[in-house]
Amino acid sequence: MCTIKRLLEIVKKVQCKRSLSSIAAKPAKDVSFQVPAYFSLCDQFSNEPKLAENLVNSMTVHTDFLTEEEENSLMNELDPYMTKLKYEYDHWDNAIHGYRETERLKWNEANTKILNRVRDLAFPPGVSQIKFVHILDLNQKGWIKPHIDAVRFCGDTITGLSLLTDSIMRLVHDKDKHLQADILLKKRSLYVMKGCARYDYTHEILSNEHSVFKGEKVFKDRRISVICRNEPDPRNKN
Ligand SMILES: O=C(O)CCC(=O)C(=O)O
Repeated sequence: MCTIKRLLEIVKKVQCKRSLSSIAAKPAKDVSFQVPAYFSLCDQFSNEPKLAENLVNSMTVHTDFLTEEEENSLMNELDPYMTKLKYEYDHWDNAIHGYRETERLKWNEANTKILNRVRDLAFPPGVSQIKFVHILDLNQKGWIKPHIDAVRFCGDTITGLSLLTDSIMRLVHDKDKHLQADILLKKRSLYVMKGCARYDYTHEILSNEHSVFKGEKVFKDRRISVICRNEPDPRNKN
């Protein structure tokens, strides 16, 4: 089974209705801790300060992680291969729309250095990492629906570089759909999602149509994400 199908198999259980999660909730005003500029927490978090703080602490975005030169270097290696693949639409339970993907093990020297920097930042020493890097190419009309990555195939940390465009990732609490946060993923940023953001919230990439952050339209163009994960806990493998 190809990567996205494996990772998104949990989508069937999540059954989060697009109609609810694609409507941005009102932003939270009364939280006592520092909320980074890339986070927009909905109003309901004002009643759940501990949950809000845990969420903010478990989802970090490093804006300008890559220089333009590094972004080009990754694109120069990836694009000749990606452009040979066909975008897929309305595919596999509609979990993802307008995408093509691959997994890559071997990288040129410059890009290996970039990926080592990603891995060193996201994973503590000694953590067993998945060696293949997952590349997901969403076209301008593409989006990823809400899902939680299957614990059978992925450990506690997901980290991704966003290339080519700004976009919005939405996190929605799996048990209380009113608790949601939007995360601005600027192009050339790196996100690190772990702990409760990874396990307790669905994540999705909004379509261009729904990409609004703190009231401002964000134009989502073609987006390539370069994603590293750690190995699943062996107890979850079966
Ligand atoms: O493209 C991204 O950054 C998110 C990908 C994703 O949702 C996943 O692989 O589970």
